[in-house]
Amino acid sequence: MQTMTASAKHGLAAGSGHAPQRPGWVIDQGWQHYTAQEHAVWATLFERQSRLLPGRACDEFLRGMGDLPFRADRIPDFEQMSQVLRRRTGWEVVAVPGLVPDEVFFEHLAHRRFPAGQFIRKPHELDYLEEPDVFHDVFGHVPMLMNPVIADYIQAYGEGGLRAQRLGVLDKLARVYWYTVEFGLVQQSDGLRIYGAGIVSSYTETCFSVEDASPNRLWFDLARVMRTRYRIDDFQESYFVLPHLNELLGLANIDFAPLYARAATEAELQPGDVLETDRVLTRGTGRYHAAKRAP
Ligand code: HBI
Ligand code: FE
Repeated sequence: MQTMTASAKHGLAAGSGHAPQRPGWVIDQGWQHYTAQEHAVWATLFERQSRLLPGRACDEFLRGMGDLPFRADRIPDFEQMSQVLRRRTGWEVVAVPGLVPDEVFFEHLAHRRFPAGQFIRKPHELDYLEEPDVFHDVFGHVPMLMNPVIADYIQAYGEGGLRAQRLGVLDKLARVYWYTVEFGLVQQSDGLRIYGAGIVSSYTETCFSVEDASPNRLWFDLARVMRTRYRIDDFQESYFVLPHLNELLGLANIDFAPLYARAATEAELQPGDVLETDRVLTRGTGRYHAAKRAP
């Protein structure tokens, strides 16, 4: 599941025995070792998204981005990001080699540490990669962590994740994270906007999620989302829309146990399903995924 190439190149392979390993799979970012080509990949991605996001990403994302020490031409230094973030919401960014085991991930979040991939994608992977890299993690997630509601919500997810693991219902909670933190949309007074990190860090999904006729856009419903499978290797077939980011405040305090029990009695839903009981904003044509399924 984890790719060590980038970190190995930086002489930081976690678990290799000769790297200075801190707990929780944390490694040194080794900022000075990024090559000019790696900074250039960042610059390409950063410039593309900066052009695309005004009018598509929510105000909170754009404000968070503007308040952080991002530069178009270089990969951010995690410590510099953390200095601003700590003052705002008490979060910090730590470097990890890539995907880390669930319990390690939750433990970091529960302590307001965001584990960010240290490596950056290769020039031929600009639009899709399997593991979260520095662009997805820092560009995609950190601006929202500047927002106090999201800051508390993601910490609560870390704590809830540890509980859900013990209860054997992690798949249900992971769907909530997926359809909010990663692929969430929010209704803003001037239109539908993105707050999910998986979308704002993707050039193609940024437009697909808010403009394409293909996907469903459904009002967010916690119990419903828990039952809904998701796609990890392509655009989502359905996006769930919050009326306001403050909705997540309630979720941070809710007792999920009764919801897990209820979800266990109900059938799982496929990513593209639309139910009679769904509150539908836009019913998708399904065209994009149908075309892919056709022989
Ligand atoms: N590790 N670095 C990293 N980033 C993630 O987003 C991540 C992870 N490990 C597990 C995980 N996500 C998810 O599968 C959990 O949210 C369930
Ligand atoms: Fe992510």
